[in-house]
Amino acid sequence: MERTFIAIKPDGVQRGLVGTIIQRLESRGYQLVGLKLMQVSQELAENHYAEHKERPFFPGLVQFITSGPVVAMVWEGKGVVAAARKLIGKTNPLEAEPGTIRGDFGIDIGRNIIHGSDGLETAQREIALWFGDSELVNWTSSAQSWIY
Ligand code: 3AN
Repeated sequence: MERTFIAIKPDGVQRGLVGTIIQRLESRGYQLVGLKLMQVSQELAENHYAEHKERPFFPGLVQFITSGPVVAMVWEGKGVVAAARKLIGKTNPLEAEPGTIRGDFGIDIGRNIIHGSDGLETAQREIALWFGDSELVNWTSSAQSWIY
């Protein structure tokens, strides 16, 4: 079954949006298989955002993601990578549609609440970067027989 990596950034945690975000993914029909609250190290932040290394906003991005606790999650289900990106909305919250997480809760690109893997390969890389195998739980919910 497809999996994606989702992180609630320090702004989302500090604004009390953890429950709301989890609820949106859960009620859509997706299943949590990994979940932890963590203080992100400089090394993990730089590795996670490696593709943006040359961008002018890179130092600020790393500074921000390491500035407070982050909720790291792995979600599972049919088409979850693309569907989670839709639920999250555009990178710039000002352009994100109402009804999306960024469109409902944000206005600033540097404080866009949540991260979601942008493709299947990225998801695999990010899950391996943020989680050890023993931190992921393989389980089947009886609700799946209603969802699928
Ligand atoms: P997304 O998180 O929607 O996949 P990316 O991968 O293009 O967006 O960017 C990663 C993160 O970098 C964004 N979540 C955002 O916090 C930050 N970012 C992207 N573009 C800018 C920008 N122009 N100014 C400041 N921060 C940015």
